[in-house]
Amino acid sequence: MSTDRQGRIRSWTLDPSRPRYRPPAGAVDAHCHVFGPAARFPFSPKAKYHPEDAGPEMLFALRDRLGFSRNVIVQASCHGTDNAATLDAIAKSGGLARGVAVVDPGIGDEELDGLHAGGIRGIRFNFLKRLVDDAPKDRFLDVARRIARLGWHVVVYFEADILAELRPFLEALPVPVVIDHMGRPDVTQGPDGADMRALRALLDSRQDIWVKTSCPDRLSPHGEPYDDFVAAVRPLVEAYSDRVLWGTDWPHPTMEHRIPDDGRLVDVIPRIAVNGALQRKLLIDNPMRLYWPGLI
Ligand code: 0GY
Repeated sequence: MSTDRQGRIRSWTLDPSRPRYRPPAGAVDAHCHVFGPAARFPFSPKAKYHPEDAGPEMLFALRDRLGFSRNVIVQASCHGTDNAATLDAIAKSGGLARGVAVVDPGIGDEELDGLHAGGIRGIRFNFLKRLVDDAPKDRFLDVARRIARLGWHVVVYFEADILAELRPFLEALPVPVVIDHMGRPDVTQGPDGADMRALRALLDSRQDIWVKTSCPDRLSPHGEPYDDFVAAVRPLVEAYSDRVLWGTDWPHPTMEHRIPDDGRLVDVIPRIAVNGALQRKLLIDNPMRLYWPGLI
């Protein structure tokens, strides 16, 4: 594990390989983050990890290296509900990034308008106990009602073991829902395992639930070349081709013990989206509909 002099952790590789797969022009990395720089954007007092700086210049360099055109920057838990680092990165992107914020559910309407002007198009509800202290469903529902007028959606991060318990909440959300990393199924169960079946049942319950088919590095216990992930996820991409998204997850928060090679992650794309039409939906049409509606 690599740490700097302040004990801050690096969870990404400094020399990712060049992917063999070339994404189509206009491809969107729909799940990534920025960390700091902490001197300008300090971490939250409630942060559960303290990473080295991974600012917008590094993110955009990686975007170009991997062959992507746009980013959706998701506020990371280490920055709590202060979205300044995410907004700064969006502002520096020249229109090529949009974002998902984490807000105190009591946020005022004017502040929401300000986030919209800064490029935010959704808010994230994080249910992972190792990342956040609390996840108040009633307050989440309240703020979800108040973002509807902006045309935003909700991004939800949870693990498969709480999906059944979360179903009533997810069904009650009054705006579109995007699920991070497919709700972290056990991919070793295969495409017809209990976790994937529960996810499909959820997707079948509403037509406006989207899913990020991301994070082979987090989900595959066997690691590269991520065969277990590919076997479980490819049928999902084919069955829900209009509602799937993909993202690098760079700078891979909390992955310091198993830092992935971003080039190898990109090489998973043509194995889960096996032809040009599916790749175009996954990387361009779907994320553009959510984050840059009307542009294509
Ligand atoms: C991810 C996953 C993780 C972390 C966060 O906001 C975060 O800190 O999302 C994780 O540790 O599983 O999508 O970035």
